[in-house]
Amino acid sequence: MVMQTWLLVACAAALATLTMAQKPGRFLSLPNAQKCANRPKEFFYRGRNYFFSGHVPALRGKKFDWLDGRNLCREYCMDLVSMETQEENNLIFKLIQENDVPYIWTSGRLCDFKGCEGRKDLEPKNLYGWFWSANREKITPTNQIANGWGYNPWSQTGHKKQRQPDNAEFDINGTTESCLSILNNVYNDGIAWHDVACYHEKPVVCEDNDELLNYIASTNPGIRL
Ligand SMILES: [Ca+2]
Repeated sequence: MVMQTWLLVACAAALATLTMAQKPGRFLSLPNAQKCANRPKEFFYRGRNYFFSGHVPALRGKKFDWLDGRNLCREYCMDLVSMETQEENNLIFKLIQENDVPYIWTSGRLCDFKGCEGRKDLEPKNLYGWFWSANREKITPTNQIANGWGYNPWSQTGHKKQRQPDNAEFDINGTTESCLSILNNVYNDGIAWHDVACYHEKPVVCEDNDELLNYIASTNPGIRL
């Protein structure tokens, strides 16, 4: 039942982003079998491949808004990275540190669109309303240290000199900070999670998506993924 609700929520996410960005006709992309079979595989962790867009020659120097970033990954049977464990988060922080990457998009998203209203379990939104859109898993309340973690990955500071998420851009131009970015020391705060408005353009880290890989495998007999 919970899973079904999140599926609906995920479908609505693309539409919500569409409305907010006021760009008509923007939906989640379907995977492309050829691209899935030949997707970039920069490193492998716990059964999944990952890549940083800045390390793919055709994508080097390019930036994407959050939905375009998801769609770039999804055509490869991947999605924006989701860090459900501290070990995986450390791996992504290390990639950012070692390559001096200023920022990336993750699949983290605030449930603030159609389908999220009336969900008492998501209130207050700034604490309980975040989830990984790639697999619809909830993110630990933003003011808590998750099970198995030794630290809280959200930054302790930002534009308003307050802990994240702070929805700071809303006070500037009315745009909600609904997407989860990792920023590299932008606020003299090291590498940490920040809520950022989804229209900002950033490079991405893509991670294999089981759902999309299974779909392409089942509809393309014999394909090597
Ligand atoms: Ca913020």
